[in-house]
Amino acid sequence: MSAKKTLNVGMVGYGFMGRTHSNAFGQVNKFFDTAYSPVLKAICARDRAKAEAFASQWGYESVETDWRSLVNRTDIDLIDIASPNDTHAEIAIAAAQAGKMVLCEKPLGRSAAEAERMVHAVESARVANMVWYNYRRVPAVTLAKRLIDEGKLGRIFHYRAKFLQDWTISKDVPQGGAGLWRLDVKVAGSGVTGDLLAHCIDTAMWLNGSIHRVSAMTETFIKERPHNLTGKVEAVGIDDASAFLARFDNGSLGLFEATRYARGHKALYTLEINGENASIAWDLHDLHRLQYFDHADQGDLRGWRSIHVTDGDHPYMKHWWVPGLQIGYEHTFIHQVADFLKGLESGEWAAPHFREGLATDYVTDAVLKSAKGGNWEQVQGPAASSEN
Ligand code: SOE
Repeated sequence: MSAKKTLNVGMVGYGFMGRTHSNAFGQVNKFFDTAYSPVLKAICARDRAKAEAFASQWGYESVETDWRSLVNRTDIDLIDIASPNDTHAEIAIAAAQAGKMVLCEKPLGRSAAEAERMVHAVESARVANMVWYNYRRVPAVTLAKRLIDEGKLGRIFHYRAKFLQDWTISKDVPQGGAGLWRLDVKVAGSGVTGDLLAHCIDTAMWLNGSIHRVSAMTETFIKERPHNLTGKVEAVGIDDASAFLARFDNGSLGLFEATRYARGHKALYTLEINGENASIAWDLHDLHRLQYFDHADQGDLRGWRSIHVTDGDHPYMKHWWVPGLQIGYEHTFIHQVADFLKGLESGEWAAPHFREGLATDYVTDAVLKSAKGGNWEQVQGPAASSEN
């Protein structure tokens, strides 16, 4: 391949997601052959000393402490937003207006209204854009998509997903500040609905099409927590648990649940899809396996197959080790960068674009509205279609 084009990355945020994204940019060309060479040009965070330590650990060339300076730098091609949810819209909009490509952590906005402004900005500026819904690129999940698109499941009746954690059960866990902003509603926008169900919804709509109606319930089990930034005990505004019923445009029924109060579960994201001819199940704790039941199998041999998604003809796997050897969580981000770079080359930008991030925000908004009012809610936005 001819010389690669340089792609100068300006990263905002150095938390958990700043690390997953930085790792992905650094690894991508070791395993995938793309036309672009990402350069970790600048890391931006308010605390200079911490940003400098991060820069030296991950190989960033420079440090900024104000995202506005980063966005205005002429040597930056792409802004990657890995900072808390309340920063996404302002940074993304300014970056798009400055003509930069924009990648953004999920959820896109704290609400659909915020996400609509972000979509408008990237689409008016015609800049490449993508949301980090990384679970689409677990090879087993991508294989599920392939099987569904090939029609292997036939008509789909049921979609079931849950994302269970247990890290906020103690009433002593504070809200706010580094690492704990997910508990502060002003920063996060919502609790598990935007943080965990958003993943389930994104994957669900990718695999099974749009959702147009929901009926939800949420609960905040711990009503007050100390706030790290104010030092006071403050009311908790996030949902600790959220569950909803959904109707998909294809006529199938959905059942979704997320919580941070499922003792014993750390990040148990599972999904199951039941079709007329076959069913599929997947589990993040066993992420390299896809469970598959095919009713067309000979009757006395029929049963759930456990497909070890590690062979060269499985999605993404030919880029890794040898058949049978597994990959993990961090690879989903590397796959996403690889697809993004290939999209730049082909001119067909890789999904999920901001518009798909917005579609998920329309669903999470409807979930929160339904939980508050106790009614079935129509999902707003362009995806809203049928009435059943
Ligand atoms: C929350 O604990 C969290 O880190 C989410 O914010 C991520 O999006 C999810 O992938 C894992 O859990």
